[in-house]
Amino acid sequence: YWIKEYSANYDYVVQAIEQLTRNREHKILIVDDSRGFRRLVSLLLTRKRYEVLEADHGGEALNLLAKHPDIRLVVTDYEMPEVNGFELTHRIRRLYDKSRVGVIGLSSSEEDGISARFLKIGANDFLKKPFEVEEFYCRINQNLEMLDLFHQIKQASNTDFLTKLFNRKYFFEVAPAMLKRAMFSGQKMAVAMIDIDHFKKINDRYGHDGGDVALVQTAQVIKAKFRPQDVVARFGGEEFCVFFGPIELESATRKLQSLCDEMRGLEIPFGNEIIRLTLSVGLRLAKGEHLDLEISLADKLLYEAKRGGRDQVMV
Ligand code: GH3
Ligand code: MG
Ligand code: MG
Ligand code: MG
Ligand code: MG
Repeated sequence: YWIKEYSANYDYVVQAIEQLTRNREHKILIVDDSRGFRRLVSLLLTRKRYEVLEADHGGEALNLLAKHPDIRLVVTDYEMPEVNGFELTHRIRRLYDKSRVGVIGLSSSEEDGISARFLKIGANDFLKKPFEVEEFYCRINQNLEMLDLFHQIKQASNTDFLTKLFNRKYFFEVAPAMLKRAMFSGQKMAVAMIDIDHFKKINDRYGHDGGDVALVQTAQVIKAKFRPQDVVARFGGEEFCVFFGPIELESATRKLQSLCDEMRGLEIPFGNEIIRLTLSVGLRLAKGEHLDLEISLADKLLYEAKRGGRDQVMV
């Protein structure tokens, strides 16, 4: 009734697709008011080692989405009491974009335009009931692949290729709003500009490859020093910026001083040689909501740290 062609070549197809389908950690949420249909789809998906959650109405689906941030895909029926598939898709899209949670609409309704309406409202795909099992698997697989691709592209566009820290573009996507929110709610935020001392000499002495190794190591040490709520980015060549989530100036100063101490003592192996380096830092407790200004003031302090002999934090 729900599925066409439960035929003899079914197992062959399952095997073929099984080879193509990687085992995924991502969860799939099935939303349908028919328990029988949910069980069937659930069974089809668990056969593929997908992890499946079930909801019998829209409200429960939204609760489950909030509780399980690892749900990547929602497969939703159209006709359901109270919140129907359109309304659910609409509500999902108000909370999560297409690259974060995929939605596939399903319907057996003979009404015109269901598929187009699902897609317009924000579904990633649509499938008419009854469907062929192979097609169902292909759509699930293709949509998950697409979500993975979205994710990879986003990640790559936010990441500095050499050091794997966030890049400047990402920094300016997230930090200005963080600063505005913090200023509004009276929280203390800080900005630190970090620059490697005499990096040109490191390049001159060890070559560009040696310089790169030093940069990667430095980035790792910097990253490890800060908390998840701090945004650590590579701004350019050998220059890094840390935007601190809520923090006291004393605590930020101590952290950065300990970073300088650690880098001063660090031996970075490069071939048969050991690279050593020091950092200079300008740290500024943010006073206003204009990030550019706060950064340029942190930069001034960095310049003073350089002028005052390098290897130090200037507050
Ligand atoms: P200061 O102590 O005043 O900061 O001196 P410095 O030599 O560190 O500063 P400067 O800004 O003059 O030089 C930075 C150098 O970093 C110049 C550039 O060739 C090098 N650089 C920039 N990006 C990279 C990179 O990705 N890899 C390597 N190896 N070097 C880079
Ligand atoms: Mg229904
Ligand atoms: Mg229906
Ligand atoms: Mg430098
Ligand atoms: Mg520099």
